[in-house]
Amino acid sequence: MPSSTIDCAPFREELLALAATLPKVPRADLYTFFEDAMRLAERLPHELRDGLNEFNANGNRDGYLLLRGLPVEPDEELPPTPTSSPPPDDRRLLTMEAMLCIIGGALGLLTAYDQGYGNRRSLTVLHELYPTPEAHPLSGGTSKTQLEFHTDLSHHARQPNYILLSCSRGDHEGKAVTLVGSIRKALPLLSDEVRDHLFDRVFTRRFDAANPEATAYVKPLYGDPEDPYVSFNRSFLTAETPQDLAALDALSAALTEVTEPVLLTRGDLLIIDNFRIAHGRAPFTARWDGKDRWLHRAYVRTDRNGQLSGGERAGDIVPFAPRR
Ligand SMILES: O=C(O)CCC(=O)C(=O)O
Ligand SMILES: [Fe+2]
Repeated sequence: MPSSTIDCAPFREELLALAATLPKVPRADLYTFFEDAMRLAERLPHELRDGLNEFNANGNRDGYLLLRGLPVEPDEELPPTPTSSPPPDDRRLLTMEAMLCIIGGALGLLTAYDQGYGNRRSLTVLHELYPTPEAHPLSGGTSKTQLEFHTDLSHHARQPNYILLSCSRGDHEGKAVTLVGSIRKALPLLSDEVRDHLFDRVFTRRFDAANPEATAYVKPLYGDPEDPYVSFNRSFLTAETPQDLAALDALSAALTEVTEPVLLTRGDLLIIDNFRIAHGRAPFTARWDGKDRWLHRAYVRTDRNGQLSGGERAGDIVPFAPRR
């Protein structure tokens, strides 16, 4: 198994025992639920906790950490895959929701975001991802079309550090791979000229088609010039010069070249470093039979790059602030 994957099957019983102590109806009181999850994070099996701490401290070359073999209900005990959000407030805790929050709590603060354009999904920490027939082509609800490479919430001044995706159900045909393109792998493929052009180059990003004033400023590469962060979304970054266009195309090609497909199946949890990889998802075929692909998603903030200013707690909704 690559170092970016941790086999959690040996910890399954221990993890189930932790999850069993969480409130049974998380949405009855989410703040309490998240506090409990963060407390449980301190009791994770040492090996797992060490792996998470190491990833949190230094990241890795792949830009993600995949936890496999986590506990999950037998398929017949799961409710049907949802077709709308949010779920009912009285829905009982699912094991993969518990894993999402305990692991998220080990990394930082579980956080909800006002996205600034009228959230497509409900304004909550706990998101549900499932195919929807009329999904916006740039949203996680797409299935028929490829979800192109992007950074989540790159237009937000407090962009989350991590995106956690936990899987209650994979897609029927095993085609819905999450695509991850790591900047640590892509950088050596870029010429010095392209790197220099993209580093700290400010692009104007319009984030609300209905409001031309709604703009944020996004740099595709920033931070440490030797080990930069990446912020990428080909459909939102508008090239203003031929050099911009060539550089964005080169970055896109480099990310594509190093892309790794990660197929999420039940019991998997993928931690995406939202500063170090651009991600997307391959198209797949939904059947609308109650057994379609079903992921749970949460964003986690840490003190990286100005995400925290003090006094925050897990479960907070971060007001919208455009990136400047
Ligand atoms: O479905 C996936 O694997 C990724 C979804 C995603 O990137 C998103 O919802 O932002
Ligand atoms: Fe995403």
